Amino acid sequence: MSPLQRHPSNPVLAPADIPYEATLIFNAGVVKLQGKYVCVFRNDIGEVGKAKFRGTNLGLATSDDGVSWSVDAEPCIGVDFARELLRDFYPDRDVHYEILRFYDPRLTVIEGRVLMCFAVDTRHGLRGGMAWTDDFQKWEVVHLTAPDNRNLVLFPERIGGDYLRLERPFNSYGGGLLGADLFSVWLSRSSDMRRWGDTHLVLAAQDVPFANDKIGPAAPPVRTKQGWLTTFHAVHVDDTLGKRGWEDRWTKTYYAGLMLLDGDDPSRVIAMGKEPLLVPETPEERDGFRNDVIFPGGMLLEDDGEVKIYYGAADTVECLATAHVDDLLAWLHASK
Ligand code: BMA
Repeated sequence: MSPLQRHPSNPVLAPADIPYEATLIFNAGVVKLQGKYVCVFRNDIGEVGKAKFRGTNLGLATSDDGVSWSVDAEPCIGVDFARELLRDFYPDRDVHYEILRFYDPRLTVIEGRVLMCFAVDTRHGLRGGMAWTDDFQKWEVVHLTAPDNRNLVLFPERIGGDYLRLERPFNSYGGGLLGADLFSVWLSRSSDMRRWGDTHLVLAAQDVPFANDKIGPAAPPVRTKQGWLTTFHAVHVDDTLGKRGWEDRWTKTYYAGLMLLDGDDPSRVIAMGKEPLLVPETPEERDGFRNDVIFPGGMLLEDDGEVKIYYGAADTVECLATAHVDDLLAWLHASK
């Protein structure tokens, strides 16, 4: 049994809490800064029950306890602002044409600053990006991946002198094994946050017994005395499923998994839970825009050993689950 306890106030952030137009509030990144929790969340705008959306923006919220949030009056990044931020990456092109959507923020505090990883849908593929901020108002985008890649998460410290990130490229070739997507978790290194490489396969889709389609990183890793503890998302497809949620057809279930990576060389997996850490069970996880989706985007280790895991539920609301770090590690070793 997973040691995670869902918070009784779930969902901790929902469209009704947002002071501007909001239809789906999910896939948030969360950090703790000077004792305050700060969260950047994704907001998709449309009509409840309809699988067509008019736009996506990112909103900002702060909290004293990590549970009740006070949401800023306006979104912090809309698509036009995102196009401005990315303009230098398309010097000779029309950024309005190229950039379609900016979403799925992941936050890491590193060297006293906040680094946000994000995803961008472009006319020429899906790209992951990285941006520095000190105030959540001004952003300096320092990197965009080659397409197709996303689900970037940055480790909160340099290791061996380098910045490290987990990422999920979309491979199109699978040595004859394709049929399922088989997308996997990879690790890359950088000395300056701008140029990334030295890429290693960390966890393959085939390594995860509860995924038959694809996996990818989820929330940024946290350091424990045994190594880097980190979640991943794992997708199981059942082609017999039809109408679930707002789309005509949705055949996927998203689980959260947990693994421990070597403290000095996080490209090495020390342990992976063979069972999911979190299975969609509650009404808000089972029923929404996309039913049965759990997607962690924020993981914090408190001084008293409590781990907070923030996750998007059914791509519709944001939830929280907690456990003591020792119980997570014990569960991981028992289920590996
Ligand atoms: C992925 C991304 C995520 C989303 C998930 C489940 O492809 O779009 O933002 O949570 O699908 O729909």
